[in-house]
Amino acid sequence: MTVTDLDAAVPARPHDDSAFVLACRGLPHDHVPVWFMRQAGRALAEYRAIRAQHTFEEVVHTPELAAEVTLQPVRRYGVDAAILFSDIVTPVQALGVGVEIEPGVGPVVEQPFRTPADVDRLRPLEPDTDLAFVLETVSILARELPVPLIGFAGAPFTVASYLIEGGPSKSYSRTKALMYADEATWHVLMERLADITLVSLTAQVERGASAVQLFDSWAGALHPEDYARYVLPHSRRILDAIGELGVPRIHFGVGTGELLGAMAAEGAADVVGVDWRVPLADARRRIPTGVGMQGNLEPAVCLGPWEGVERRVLDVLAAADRAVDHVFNLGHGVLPATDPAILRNVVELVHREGRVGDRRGRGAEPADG
Ligand code: 1CP
Repeated sequence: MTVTDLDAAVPARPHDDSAFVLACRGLPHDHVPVWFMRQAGRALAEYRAIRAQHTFEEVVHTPELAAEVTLQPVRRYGVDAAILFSDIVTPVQALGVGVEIEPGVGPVVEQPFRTPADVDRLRPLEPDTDLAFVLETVSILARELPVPLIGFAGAPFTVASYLIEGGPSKSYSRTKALMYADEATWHVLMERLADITLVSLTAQVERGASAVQLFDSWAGALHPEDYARYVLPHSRRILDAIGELGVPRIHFGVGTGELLGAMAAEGAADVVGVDWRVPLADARRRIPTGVGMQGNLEPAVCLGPWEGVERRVLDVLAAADRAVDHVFNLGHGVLPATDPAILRNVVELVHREGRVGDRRGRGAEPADG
């Protein structure tokens, strides 16, 4: 069966025959694809050199620079996919909400969302004007990249947490307080953020992104019942609509061991990103049949000696059992202190040892009974 037979309504896209896209679809290919969350960034001297001359926002708002920074890890590491250089708060920042990326901190909101009226600060996103710089970056990358481009967005809960808390948080107490105390306002906020996210992702796919990743980085802070009630329906709406566009959807969060099943329930995602806390064999049992897995080397292991990294990479490959629907990644982002040579070696090792078997993922019924 070919990709075209499988999905006759969707025209073939440029990287549909890449190991990364095939793995996301659970289709045969020859090696386990690998990329790293936060693969562009401070671990790379060539990124630090650009950041010495420009702020984070300048890089994101200058398509040539954003494209260059996206390409750097592809050249340096030989990864099987690139991820657009941007941030999860870029769309709300473009709406004039007053968000800045503070070096060493992350997104900081000048006037955090504290009243129901704050929701009206989020007008609908007009991609061609509000996100023209992002879309130009995507267009450049679609032309220049030798590997598929992953478009991305923050999921409504995670973006809301920055808007409400005003910056990074440990407890998410203000976010949860709004959720429990004023459910109506909560859902309006989530709906607006879901609309913004969907418009942004759709535009990235139209300009050439080969797959998308929805980052619900902080959803692991939620009780499963609350996740199902307050968050999942909004993320589902985004993922379902992107599914119609015919590109693979990866759904990722940190500390989501208890949410893994829900994150891909009823075909909501093609691949679930697994953080490093959950052994992949356990994750496999929690993720629905026919849905792939991405992950999940503990990022801090890469700060230690190569012998330790090698053993843990082989452990991850073994736990994934050579499944055709495994995408190798870290269990969260590259830590800035990581030696790039270690990541280069990880890619080589995964490519050498990660020969894919001819079976589907272990979540699927065995083909030969
Ligand atoms: O000073 C700098 O150079 C800025 C550091 C930085 C970078 C390199 C930030 C600020 N964002 C980014 C780029 C980025 N952010 C990318 C593209 C680069 C790549 O992955 O190769 C992506 C996909 C993101 C997504 C992102 N931003 C997430 C989801 C991923 C995750 O780590 O869970 C989150 C939570 C953010 C918010 C954010 N932006 C920046 C920081 C330091 C943070 C985290 C803050 C916090 O801990 O709450």
